[in-house]
Amino acid sequence: MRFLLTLLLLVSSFAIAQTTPCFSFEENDFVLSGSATIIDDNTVRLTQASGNQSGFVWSQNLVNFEQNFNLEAEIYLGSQNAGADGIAFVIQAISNNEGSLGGGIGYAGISPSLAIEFDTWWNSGSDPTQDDHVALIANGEPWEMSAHSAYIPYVSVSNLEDGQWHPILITWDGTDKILSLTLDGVSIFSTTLDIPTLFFNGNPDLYWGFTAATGGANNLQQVRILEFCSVDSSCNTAPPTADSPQSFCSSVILQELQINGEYIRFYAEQTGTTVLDETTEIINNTTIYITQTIDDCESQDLVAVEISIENPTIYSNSFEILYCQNNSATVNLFDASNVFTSPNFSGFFNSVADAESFTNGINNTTDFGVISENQMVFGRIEDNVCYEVYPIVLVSENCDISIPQGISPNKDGFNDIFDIQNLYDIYLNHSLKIYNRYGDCIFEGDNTTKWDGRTKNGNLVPVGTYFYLLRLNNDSNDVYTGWVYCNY
Ligand SMILES: [Ca+2]
Ligand SMILES: [Ca+2]
Ligand SMILES: [Ca+2]
Repeated sequence: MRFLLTLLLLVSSFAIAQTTPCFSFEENDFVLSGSATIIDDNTVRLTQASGNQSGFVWSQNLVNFEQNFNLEAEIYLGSQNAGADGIAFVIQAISNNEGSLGGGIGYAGISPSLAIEFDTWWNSGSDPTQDDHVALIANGEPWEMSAHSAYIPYVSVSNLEDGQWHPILITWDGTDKILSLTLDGVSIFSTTLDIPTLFFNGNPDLYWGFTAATGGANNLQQVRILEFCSVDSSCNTAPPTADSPQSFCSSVILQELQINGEYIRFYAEQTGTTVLDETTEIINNTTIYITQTIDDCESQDLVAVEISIENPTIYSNSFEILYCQNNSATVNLFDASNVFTSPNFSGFFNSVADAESFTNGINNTTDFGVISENQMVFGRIEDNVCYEVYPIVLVSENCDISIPQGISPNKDGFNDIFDIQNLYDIYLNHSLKIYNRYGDCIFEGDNTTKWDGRTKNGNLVPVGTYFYLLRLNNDSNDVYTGWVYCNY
């Protein structure tokens, strides 16, 4: 199973970088032979504490050593000091190779190969020291004393057969060809060594694993493979494809991005260092990097996806709708502005928060009901990616009808029409009749027609007193009567 990525590779372009995927131990990813047995989720017993055993665990997949390789493991070399013979980490070209047992530590004779041996038994004439020691040995030659220091001087270590697990970290820099080892958290060596060229005739596709052996003396010897980061040589998954940039309003969850690919993995940087959970919320303009994984093979190229975050526009200037308390007619929110007839209009809300989250929309938009004091509502209009919110103030006023007592239709701009206040566009169905002193109806008006001092024939009326009859035709059937004086 794959999990956190801990290695990074240099990148060659802005949009694409490469990553080294990491794995925890899974039985199916390894080939076991000899006395090797799986003990639990990540522990392989290489030999029991008995004589003349050899055990092997090899990677199932060819690893590309042009790429980085990183291995975190623990080795257990038994509890009998002066037991035998040790464990070796080995890179080689055949997945089920078995070397000789005893002092061969299971890798003697495997050639070509490169081994890091953890040797717990002194073989007189072959080993350069009676100490437990670490040595880097090529082509399966532990019997050669000189081979122990051919590339780096062998390193004596304190007793490894102490009944303890010993953490090791092996790193391979595939670009600069640097092989490094730490044991118990201490650096043992770090050396430049072109492994494919020096030992494998330029072939970078290699297996890796652990060997161990016992002979006349013995020890329980085990390895725990905790995490390894490597590129499978047969892995050639193409990178995913995605539009870039992708724009979102306010924020986006990574899994909502439009991406063509399987098992998308998200990285924070071009270097593929930090994996981002798919539920990560992005709230600012950001570039993230993605791979896809098909059949356990993660694409090596990281594809950049620019995320553009736009924010909604919340206007502070408000529209107003005058609402008359003494009018039983109700407010039509669409009267606030023509902007709400836009095809992108999406709703009215009681608060900015509701408008932003698109919840608790107002249903009775054309019949908002009676209000007794000023009230604010909010209209929302969608734009390409985001939206705009417009405040609307419903102004509640007492707007009693006010009827002037004079009219002077002389076109001087003053009182040229009989302009009754708080009538027009409020009492839409009203009717107005004007009578002369003889009781003749000389004018009939409605919401669209005001009296301008003319009779039905179009002639201006003489100076004098006229009478009006105003029916509001509202629910309470209000009627107003009185006189108006016409002068010029
Ligand atoms: Ca030895
Ligand atoms: Ca040795
Ligand atoms: Ca020892």
